[in-house]
Amino acid sequence: MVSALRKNKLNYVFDTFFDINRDGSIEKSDFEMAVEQIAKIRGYAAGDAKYKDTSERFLEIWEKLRVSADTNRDNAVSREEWQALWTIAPLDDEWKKLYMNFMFRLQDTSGDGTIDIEEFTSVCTSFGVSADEIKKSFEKISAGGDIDITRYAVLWKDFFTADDAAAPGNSIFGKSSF
Ligand SMILES: [Ca+2]
Ligand SMILES: [Ca+2]
Repeated sequence: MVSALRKNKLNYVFDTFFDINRDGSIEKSDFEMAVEQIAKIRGYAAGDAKYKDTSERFLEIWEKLRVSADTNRDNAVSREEWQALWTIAPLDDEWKKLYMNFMFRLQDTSGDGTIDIEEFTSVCTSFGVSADEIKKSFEKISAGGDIDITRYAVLWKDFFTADDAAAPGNSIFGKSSF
């Protein structure tokens, strides 16, 4: 049995970071909207190399998510398919590793190997998370410093597997409590 806490965490990521158009399932158009939101906040114009690179990386995540999670092959990942992906497939599943590295790289815009509060804020804001929640979340996940990939991987595991409401990693997507 998957706990209510874990289900709530998975639903939060589904609603906030994937189903951008709020129609109840994840499709390619959600990723196209996410790219537009990121581009807007970072000032990338359509046609820029950075816009193109961001778009390609988002669409790769979608294509591989579709293969891993769209079990009824309707070109949409329903909430049930999303929950099943995270509760049945192992955490070191290829798509999950790809997605973790993608999220780290998406945030580490300076490319120095760590996520600082400005970088965390920029990505969370582009997905509509409130400033107050972002600030509280960063305090929980950062433990006073910037976040490197090793720490990010520990927090990530907490987010997707911990049944402890006090686990710091629960705040990795910008929601301070569940
Ligand atoms: Ca959608
Ligand atoms: Ca489906």
